[in-house]
Amino acid sequence: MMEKILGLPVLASKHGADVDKLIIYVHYLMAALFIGWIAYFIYALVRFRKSANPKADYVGIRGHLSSYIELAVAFVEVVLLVGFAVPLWAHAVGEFPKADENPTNIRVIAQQFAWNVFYPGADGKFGNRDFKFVTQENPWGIDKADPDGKDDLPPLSNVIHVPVNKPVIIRLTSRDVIHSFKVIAMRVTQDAIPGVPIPLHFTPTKPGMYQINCAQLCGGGHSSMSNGRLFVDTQEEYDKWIAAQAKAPSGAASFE
Ligand SMILES: [Cu+2]
Repeated sequence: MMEKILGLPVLASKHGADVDKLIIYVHYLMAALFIGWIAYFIYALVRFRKSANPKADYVGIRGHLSSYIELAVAFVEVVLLVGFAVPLWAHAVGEFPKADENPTNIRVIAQQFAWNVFYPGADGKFGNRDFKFVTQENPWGIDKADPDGKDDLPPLSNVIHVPVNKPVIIRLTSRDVIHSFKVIAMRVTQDAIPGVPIPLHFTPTKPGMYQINCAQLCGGGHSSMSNGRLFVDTQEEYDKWIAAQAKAPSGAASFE
């Protein structure tokens, strides 16, 4: 019910349900506090009105009720933090899928104003990249001599494909300023910092096309970074797509 009231966006990832749960519980607490404060405000207006209290009382509150309420609110807040927020965070930053879960490994390099997407090809290994290889023709500094890179897919722009129900690991960085990779349907947001590859992970649960947004104001074309699309495919669709990419000539990657 609360999802409807809050108008939460489409959810298409495994851990996302816990994110929504936390959002909903925080809203329950906020609603309780809001009602409590408004009720107290009205009580105070009536109880301490001038006509009933011609003389000021300098002693103030005598009971302990307000302390108990305060303690109860603090307790609920601790439960939300320790019971929900911290485990969610630990999952996001610590519990990465293991190799035997066969995760889809992708690299994303943000730039003003697009997402550059790299796949390692059939061997599952990315070729070396180094700043010293960067030229006009080789903007990503790909080491052409590295055998691991021979079957790497040509870089894609603004398009990510992943198979459904399989964990995805994205190593994210930026080539210019700070961007932030956000896919609302996956309930993931991660800053892209130049020079620092930061991994993020999620498991998509619903096939479909989802928007990728930049969640960090990064310059004049910031809004056009929301042209990024994450396609969650069935395994067959994904296999077909990746096979087609491997055959595509460099730079001519399909946007379907
Ligand atoms: Cu950006």
